[in-house]
Amino acid sequence: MLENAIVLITGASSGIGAACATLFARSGAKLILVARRQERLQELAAELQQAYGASSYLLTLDVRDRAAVQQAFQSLPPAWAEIDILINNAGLSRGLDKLHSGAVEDWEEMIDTNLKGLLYVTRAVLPGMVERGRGHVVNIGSIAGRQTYPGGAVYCASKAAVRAISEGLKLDLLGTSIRVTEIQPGLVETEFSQVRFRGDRERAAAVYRGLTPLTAMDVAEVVLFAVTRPPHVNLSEVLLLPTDQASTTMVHRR
Ligand code: NDP
Ligand code: 8X3
Repeated sequence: MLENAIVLITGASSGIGAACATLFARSGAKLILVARRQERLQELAAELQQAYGASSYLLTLDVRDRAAVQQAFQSLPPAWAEIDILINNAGLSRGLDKLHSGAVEDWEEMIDTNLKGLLYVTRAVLPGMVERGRGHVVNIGSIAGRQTYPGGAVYCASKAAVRAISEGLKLDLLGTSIRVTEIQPGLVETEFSQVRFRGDRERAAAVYRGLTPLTAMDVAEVVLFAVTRPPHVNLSEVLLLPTDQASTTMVHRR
């Protein structure tokens, strides 16, 4: 079903994006891998080529840079231009401060990446899908888009925005055959908390201590499932939690 499909994954250099790249490569897809860390992308592409014979096209790109995003998509080689599946996954959190003491720079980074970056990439990719009358957009939201937690107001707001945009896209695309899926994971152990706490590994590890979090691969499997349903089926929204998590603040630690 995915043989030679062109799948674009943002945030492919780590975590959920890298796991998606692996699963889609294994399924025969061709990959456009997007992230800022070029070396990581090169290593991943080489691994996937060796393991599955997968071809990848690398875009070293900051999704916050609107002009660079436009330029990158306008100059895709023709063989890579007809994107079948867009996985909007690039994202991050910064800090866990109360709103009245939070750093405005952190807020801007989250909003510029999680919200505006997703919009820029979607705006660049979607017209081709509409023109061709086929495509699937998968947005990685979060449980944080449904429930706010202390210190997380701006991150949660950015993910609530992803939820609203996913909903809006479905409305705007009604009547085309393009599907929109939003996956909302709970705790997934990736580099996410290391990025949030700016490299403080101890604090990052404590987020997952005593519970069994999701793995990046758990999320990638749901993404793959969603895009391999028959064309008349749209798995619109999935809240995917570790068994040890009941809400953003209620987790069971042993
Ligand atoms: P990671 O930190 O492991 O991966 C984040 C990815 O996003 C990296 O590949 C990073 O690449 C990329 N990225 C960040 N900023 C930019 C940018 N400006 N331009 C391009 N790429 C960027 O975290 P996860 O895999 O966990 O996160 C993936 C998504 O999942 C995020 O949207 C996150 O909000 C969401 N999520 C995560 C959960 C979790 O508990 N981990 C739970 C729910 C949702 P690079 O730095 O090379 O640019
Ligand atoms: C990431 C999950 O709860 O750490 O979106 O914010 S959480």
